[in-house]
Amino acid sequence: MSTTRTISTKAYDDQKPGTSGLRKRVSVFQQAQYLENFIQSTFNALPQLVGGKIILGGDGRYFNNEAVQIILRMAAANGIAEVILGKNSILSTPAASHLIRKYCLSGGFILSASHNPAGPSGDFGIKFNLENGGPAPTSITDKIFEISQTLLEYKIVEGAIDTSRIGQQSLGDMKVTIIDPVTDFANYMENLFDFNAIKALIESDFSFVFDAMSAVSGPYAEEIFGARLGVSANNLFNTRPLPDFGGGHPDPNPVHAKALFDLMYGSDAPNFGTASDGDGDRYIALGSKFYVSPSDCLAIIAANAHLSPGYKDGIQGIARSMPTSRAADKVAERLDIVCHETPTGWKYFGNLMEAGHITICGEESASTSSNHIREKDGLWGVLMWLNIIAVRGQSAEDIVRAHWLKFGRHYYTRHDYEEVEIDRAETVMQTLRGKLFSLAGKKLHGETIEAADSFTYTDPVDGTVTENQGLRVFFESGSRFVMRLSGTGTKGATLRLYLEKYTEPKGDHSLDLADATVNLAKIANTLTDLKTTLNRDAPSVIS
Ligand code: VG1
Ligand code: CO
Repeated sequence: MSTTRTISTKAYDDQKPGTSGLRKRVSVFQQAQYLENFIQSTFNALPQLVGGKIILGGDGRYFNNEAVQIILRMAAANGIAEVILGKNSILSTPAASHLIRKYCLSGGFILSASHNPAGPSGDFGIKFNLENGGPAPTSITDKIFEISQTLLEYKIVEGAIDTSRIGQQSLGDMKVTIIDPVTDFANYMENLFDFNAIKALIESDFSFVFDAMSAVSGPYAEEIFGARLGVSANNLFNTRPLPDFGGGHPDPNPVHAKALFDLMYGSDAPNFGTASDGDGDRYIALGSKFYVSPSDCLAIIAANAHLSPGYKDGIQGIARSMPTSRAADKVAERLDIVCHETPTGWKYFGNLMEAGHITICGEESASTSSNHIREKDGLWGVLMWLNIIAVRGQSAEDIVRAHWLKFGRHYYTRHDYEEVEIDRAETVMQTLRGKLFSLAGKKLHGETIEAADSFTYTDPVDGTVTENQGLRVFFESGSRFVMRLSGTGTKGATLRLYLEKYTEPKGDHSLDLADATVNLAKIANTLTDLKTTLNRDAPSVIS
């Protein structure tokens, strides 16, 4: 039996989790006792974990394995009874959420910086999910941060676990159960979707491709799409998770998933192309020469979910993050259900699901999911699309165009100004914030401003109020733009500008996206002088 050692430490002052956990450069996590401090702060913040079972795993990025060994040793020292670990320390974010729920665990650590690049000079991240399988809410992450600022010591045992061996081992008094990370999740998906119908689609002349971007989804895709649905291995790209994601940036957007976009817009494009991100919770969908906006994905999935067996009785409600386009609201209106508007980040959906208010939720940043787990779920999104395509017998493009004809089209685009100086980004936000209340009635570039505000969310379940979640400017035409600062970056600041223009069902749905939203971008620039202030001619990424 190993003895628990209590080690003195010096508090760090920068361990405040952002939109989705603590994300920092690997070099920051490699500082002496940095990871240990955060883990101990988490255990101190959650005394209810003593004697409980937790999940552990990550997206396989650089530093994943070292972090897993440290967390295991600290879990044993902090009185955790059992850790369930994915083989080779691998677990996608959605699979981790599912396992917490399936095995009624007390929560768990998910190691990932999601779409951020990896490797020795890349990023690492860690977040704690609770017993419902969802990310800890701000009340808990604030508590972890508070504790971390005055932490004096942490507890650890000696020892190591062979993470490649499925089965049981022990560390001190703690059991470590290593499981196959894929099987439970794949079985669950098979319950939610009509695999026979999808298989028949795949066996027809329909061509489907998936790019795992050398990140965590690869093994899941091989099992689900390859082994169970018959997709040829040639159509599953980059399925081996690599510690540096092959030098890539596993964010499935037009810039970083360029290879997939090139294929889908090339001659002989497949019928349907998809990709997911570092930790497998995001996805994008493209038809042949046709990109489906993630906000439209949410709306279309909400409108068609009943076509999949897991949702055959319909959906109870929808939620979307505030910057996500209001396409989902139109579906909710039609279905006579509620569409909740939450701040950015998945942690705000949990309460709504626990209370039974919503079935489907999503964000503009390439994610949709449902109450089957408490995280976003990339492969779930892809399977949902395949199920819809199989049942409707239409191409992705035809499904989207039919949706616009029924609900109208929300032209939508996001401009990211990445790694800008923090002060400059703050100045842009301050400039707009300072004007908010004098904007109504102003006419600019052919639009009249109707209202403007700073988004505050009041959780309808527990009444928690969350302020300053982005600045919104609404136009009489029904258009809108939103500006906020990212909470996931690790260098400088990232300013996000979200542009949305609505066109009625009978309106013109054939405009070029950039043309449709150019005036909104001009207005945002006129109001804030953002390009000069940020010293940028153009956004770093347009998605
Ligand atoms: C971004 C996205 C947000 C998403 C978050 C985590 O946050 O905009 O929609 O929930 O990343 O996604 P921000 O604060 O940078 O805008 V991921 O795939 O990390 O888990
Ligand atoms: Co992610």
